Amino acid sequence: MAFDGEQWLSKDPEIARLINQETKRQRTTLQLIASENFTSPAVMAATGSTLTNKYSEGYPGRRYYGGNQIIDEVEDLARERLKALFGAEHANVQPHSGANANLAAYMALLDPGDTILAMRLDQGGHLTHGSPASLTSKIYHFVSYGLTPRSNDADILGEVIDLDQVRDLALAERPKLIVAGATAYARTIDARDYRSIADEVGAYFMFDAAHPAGLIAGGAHPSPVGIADVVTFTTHKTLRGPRGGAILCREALAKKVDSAVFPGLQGGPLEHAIAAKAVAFKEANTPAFESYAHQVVANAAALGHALTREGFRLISGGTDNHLVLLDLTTFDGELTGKEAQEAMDAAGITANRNTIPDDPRSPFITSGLRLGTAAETTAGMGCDEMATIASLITRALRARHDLSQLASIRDEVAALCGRFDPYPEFGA
Ligand code: DSN
Repeated sequence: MAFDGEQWLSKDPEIARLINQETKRQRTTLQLIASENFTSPAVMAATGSTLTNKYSEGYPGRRYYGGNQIIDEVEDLARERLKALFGAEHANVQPHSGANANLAAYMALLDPGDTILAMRLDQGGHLTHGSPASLTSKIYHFVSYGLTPRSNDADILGEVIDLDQVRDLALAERPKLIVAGATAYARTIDARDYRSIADEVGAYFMFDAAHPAGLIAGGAHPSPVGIADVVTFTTHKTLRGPRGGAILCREALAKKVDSAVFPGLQGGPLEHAIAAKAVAFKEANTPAFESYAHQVVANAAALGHALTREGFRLISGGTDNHLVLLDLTTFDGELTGKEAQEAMDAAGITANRNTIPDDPRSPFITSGLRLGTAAETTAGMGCDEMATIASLITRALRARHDLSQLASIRDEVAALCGRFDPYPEFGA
């Protein structure tokens, strides 16, 4: 279970041991957290390079410290690759995270106190979309929209974003910015729906593409680039790069966005992470990645179907992207998201509890479970394995009080993961 940098960590056996343990955990248990993935060894090598030593406040050609000629080439390559990948006019690859990218976008477009219309956290939005716990809500005035049941004549088909509510709130509140994007929403978000509302009220429009960024890059989700004024995202979810963030925008907003990231919000950029982002952007601009993105979506659909057959209800009635949000209450009214997460952990299946719309339980307990297919698709799993995973999850949840059954499911999980090793390069 070695990793590439192990030889250098022999001087720190405590950390080396923990990294090896974590590598083993990732290789022998199922990784179903919708915001995670397995980066390539090349991405990891760039992250662990000498670029971590360099201070480079500023931007290529305009740095505050000397010695940045090579760093400039690295960051330029990352920016050019990112623009090419998404067909964008301008790219900023310095945000340390998605939260920073969002805050920088707000800073670029707004003044403190301005109104932002965004999706509420417990409906599937993100902390930085105005949660009371987030700094964003202390700087800006947020108005929130949520989901609504969509039905045909006979059936409720599932919860979808309430675009009528978005429009009504936009007309009533006249926000300066409308934000699309979510962390726990399984349906396609079409940027054009928001653009027309933003235009109607004269608002900027930002698309937070943290979750679908890789699907967009791979052509498996419609692109908001060229429709939204600003697109923010993380590089480590479906895009399969290192942990970090990025921003795309029109040339007209480039100066404002760049100044908001630095010096507005951050100090020295993490050029080792930027080099790793460049590696990931190159990897994502390939036919192989396009196939990968489509397989992620097919796998989520297969997982959702199989779980529906097992008696779970899917929030939104299904999935168009890489994630499935389960309503546990129809499966077992007593089962909370927290208990489900813990039982699955014991069975070697890693996922996260999640609130469901209008959840009666607290965000720490929850009535839902979020699953994603990005990581195990990278490991090579397909639709057949998704059906197997649905069955393993169901059995683990039914046997949640039986430690010996959970241990035996864990053995089955390890056998499955043994056939789909994300890091065969590391050896046994
Ligand atoms: N923590 C991320 C997620 O899991 O979706 C959002 O920031």
